[in-house]
Amino acid sequence: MHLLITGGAGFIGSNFIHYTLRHRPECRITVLDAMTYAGNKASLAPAGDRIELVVGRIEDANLVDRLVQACDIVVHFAAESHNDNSIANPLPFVTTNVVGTFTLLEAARRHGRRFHHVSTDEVFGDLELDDPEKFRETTPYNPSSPYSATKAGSDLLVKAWVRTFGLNATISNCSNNYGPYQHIEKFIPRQITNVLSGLRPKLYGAGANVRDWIHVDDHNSAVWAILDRARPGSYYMIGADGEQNNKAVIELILELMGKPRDWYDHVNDRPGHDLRYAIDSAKIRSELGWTPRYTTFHDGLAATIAWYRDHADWWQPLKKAVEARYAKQGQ
Ligand code: NAD
Ligand code: TDX
Repeated sequence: MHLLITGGAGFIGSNFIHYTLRHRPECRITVLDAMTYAGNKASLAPAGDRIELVVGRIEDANLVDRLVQACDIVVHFAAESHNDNSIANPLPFVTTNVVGTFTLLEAARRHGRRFHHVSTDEVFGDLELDDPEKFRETTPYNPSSPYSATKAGSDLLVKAWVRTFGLNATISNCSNNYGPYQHIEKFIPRQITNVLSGLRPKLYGAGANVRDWIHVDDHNSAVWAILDRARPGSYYMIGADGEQNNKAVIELILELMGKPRDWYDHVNDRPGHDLRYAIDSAKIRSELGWTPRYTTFHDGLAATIAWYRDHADWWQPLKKAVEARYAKQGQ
């Protein structure tokens, strides 16, 4: 099976490649990645020459047409992925997430290729802290940020291509991932690398906001369950019952790293900040028999801290610029 993996030099895509080389060595892998600020060749180094890396953009229709024709399945991870960046400058989010996904869908339609679209729980908006409901496959779309609005737009394009053109496509909407190779602009690696750099962690607002954390390998095993067993045109929520508020996550990072639990700063809140995400993953568990392996957030987080401690060469070159950008926003 020949996979075309878009965004394979990013956080989840690179972990998907390592997972696939470990568990599905028979697969041939081509990566299409623009190598934006979020793409990192070092994240693919362990794959060596077992993959082919094509540097290019998913909106490049000629390039995409050629690569899609040559593969059996497109697994689409590429995106502009950071909410704070989408508030500062939304245009690249529209270009990559909407126009890029459209370009891939058209190529998959022309060549009759299977398409899996990797999406987010943020397309559903947010929940109150005491809401007993969780997001499920039937929850109406109600995105809040430019990032989540463009991801919602891309999901709706996929659904239209399934219904109107009969494209053999699936979508997964996953909750917040953590693990190795995550860009240090994101919450958990930012705080870990702050502590490793002698800087205090930074909490937006009061930190009551809840995210539903899942280890990236569990996300990727769920994507494989969908590739292996899902019906065309089916959609799945992915989550591992990992709800935590941001304040509790910072306190746990500090505890695991041997610092006082109150050694952090409150900084400016994110405009339009979603309050809570929570996933009901009953459908993928019952229909596809998927279960997460990392059931203790504490242990997964400890392993992630160890990874950043051991891979300073991967993140240190980025740290100064990331923190300078946040400082300008009072964050
Ligand atoms: P990331 O920002 O770490 O990686 C994105 C990758 O896409 C980078 O390698 C980048 O170079 C590439 N890319 C960006 N624009 C491109 C373009 N126009 N053409 C080609 N390549 C381009 O993102 P991530 O956290 O790995 O997220 C991957 C996917 O998973 C995204 O679609 C995101 O919406 C989704 N997702 C992420 C999370 C999470 O917690 N990180 C949760 C649910 C869903
Ligand atoms: O320094 C910080 N301090 C802080 O309190 C940062 C960077 C974030 N936060 C808060 C904001 C959020 O409530 O932590 C929470 C997590 O923030 P992010 O890591 O930016 O993630 P989030 O906005 O929840 O979106 C993530 O999960 C869904 C990914 O970035 C998206 O790509 C994915 O779709």
